[in-house]
Amino acid sequence: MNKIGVAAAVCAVAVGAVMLWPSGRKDAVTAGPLTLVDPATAGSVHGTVRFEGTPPAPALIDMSSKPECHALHPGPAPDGKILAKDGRLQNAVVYISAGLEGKRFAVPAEPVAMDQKDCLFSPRVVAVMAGQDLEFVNSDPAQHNVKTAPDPKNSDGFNFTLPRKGARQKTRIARAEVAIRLSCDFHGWMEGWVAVLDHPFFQVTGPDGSFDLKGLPPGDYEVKAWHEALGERSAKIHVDPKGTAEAVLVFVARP
Ligand SMILES: [Cu+2]
Repeated sequence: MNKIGVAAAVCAVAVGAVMLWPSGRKDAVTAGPLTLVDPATAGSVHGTVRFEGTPPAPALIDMSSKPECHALHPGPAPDGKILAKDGRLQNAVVYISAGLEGKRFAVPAEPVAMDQKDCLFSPRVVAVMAGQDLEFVNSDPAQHNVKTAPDPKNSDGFNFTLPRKGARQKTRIARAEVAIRLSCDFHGWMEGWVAVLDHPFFQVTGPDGSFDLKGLPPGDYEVKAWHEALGERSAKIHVDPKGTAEAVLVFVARP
C-alpha cells in the first residue's frame, strides 16, 4: 500500500471508531461491523398494545397562572398521560428488548422531531436510536426550554431554551435508555419522554395501539412495551425466515 492508501485507511478507521458530538466530546461507538440484514430472510413482529378495563379520567392541567399558555386552551387541557380507547393503548414504546445482543445497526439519517405546541410536548413520547438526531421545535408564541430531569443514567443530560416561535435545536443521546424524562422550566406541567434504543427495531404506538417492527433477522427475541405510567409488558417471540410473529401486550387498569 502506498502512503496515500495508508492515510486513507487510517482515516476510515478513525471515522468508524469515534463520533464527534456537538459539544466536541468524543464518544466511542460500539465496536464491530454493521449487521446487514438479508432482505431475502428478514421477518417482522406485528401486534397490538392493549389496555383492559376502564382508563382513568385524564388529569386536567391548570394553565391559568401562565396567560401565554392559558390563551391557547379555551377548554380544559388534558395531560395526555394515559391515552386508551377501545382497548388500545397509545404512546407505548414497543421495542426488541433481547435477542439483538452483539449486533450493531446503522443509525437512521432522518431526525426524530418533538414539538412544543400549545404548551405541551407533542408528541408526548418519541423514540430514537442512540446517536440519531432528535430535533426540538417551539411552535408557540411563548418561551420554552427542554431539559432532561432527572438527567439520563447512561448519557449526558441537556438543557436549552427555545426562546420564540420557530426556534429549533437538534441534539443526540449517546446511549440506550428507556426512557428519559423531559420537562420545561417555564411551565411545570410540561412533561415528555424520549426512549433511546441501540437498534432500529422500535415504534411508538398511535391511537390504534398497533405496532409492526420490520426487517428483523430471523431468531428468538423478547419484545417489550414501555409506558410512562403503566410500566412494562413483554413477550417471547420467534421470527422465522420471512415470517411474521404476532404479539399482544396487555396492560390492565388498576382497581
Ligand atoms: Cu414551556
